[in-house]
Amino acid sequence: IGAGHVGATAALAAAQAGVDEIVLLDVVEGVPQGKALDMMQSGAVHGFSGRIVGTNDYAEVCGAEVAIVTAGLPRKPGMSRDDLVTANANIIRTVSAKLAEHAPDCVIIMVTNPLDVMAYVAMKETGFPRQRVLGMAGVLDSARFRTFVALELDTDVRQVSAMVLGGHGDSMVPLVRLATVGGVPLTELVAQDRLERIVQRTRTGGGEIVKLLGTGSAYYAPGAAAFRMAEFLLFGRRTVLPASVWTEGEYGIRDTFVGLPVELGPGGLERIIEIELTDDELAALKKSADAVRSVIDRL
Ligand code: A3D
Repeated sequence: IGAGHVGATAALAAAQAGVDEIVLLDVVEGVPQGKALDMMQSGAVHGFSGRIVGTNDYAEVCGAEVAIVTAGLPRKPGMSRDDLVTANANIIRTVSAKLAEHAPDCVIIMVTNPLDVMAYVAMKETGFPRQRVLGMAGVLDSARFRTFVALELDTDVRQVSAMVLGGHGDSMVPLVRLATVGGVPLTELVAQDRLERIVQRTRTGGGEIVKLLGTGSAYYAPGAAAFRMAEFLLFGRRTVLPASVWTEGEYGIRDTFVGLPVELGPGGLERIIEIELTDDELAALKKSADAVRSVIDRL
């Protein structure tokens, strides 16, 4: 839902991975239809054969299993994600009501910013259980962190394993202590001052791209990350990854969405995994959760 930069990138990733029914829905007439046609034609070259429909009509999403929601405004240079809250909350309320009506069994993967707050709006408006409303941020923030580590070490990014928890904002919590490269602790490979620089660049990684682009925000990695979450749900595979979920006391946090390690299965959230954190990590996670909760409260 939302056939802009992130939505279309996620749809293309889905098509390339072999998802055979994809709908691109947007309020702008012609754009989702045009992108869907173009994308389907790329299948003749790429070698995929899924059916991709572009539409302005929710009748087309009837019975959808997964809805990746990217409808809304992206940031402009100098804006924080929270500056988008009022405008995007109105859009997400409309989208959520339509999804609840036409795809009442779907799992929502929220991407619209401010991500954690919009996931809350979707859960409230649809009445879906927390198992079926997930926010995508941890996969992207972890990908950014892993990329900066790979650049620092001039190594293959696929060998870098790392997790970023917390809200999708400058207070996010990259877990440096648990990051590894080919199984070797990252802290053994990179000096402390360089690590701090990588952590800081990860925290402001979205803003770095917003500034470079001048208009709009990142979409290749966000689109790929949103589909990565959907992929496990659609193909019935189980996995562990960081996702924004509604908390009910886990890590001593409640009544907010925040990024935590979770087990995903075909029906969505199966379990929040409570790993042992150091006092500093836990304090940073709680601070990040408080930052999200204060925006939810204001809303
Ligand atoms: P953009 O390319 O502008 O696409 C947004 C699309 O939403 C446009 O095509 C709009 O026409 C459409 N839209 C607006 N209102 C509605 C509506 N009511 N129903 C359906 N479609 C609608 O933006 P984008 O794709 O670059 O970004 C989309 C959102 O994702 C923004 O809020 C970004 O801030 C957010 N985003 C989040 C991340 C995360 O990691 C969480 C990363 C990148 C972007």
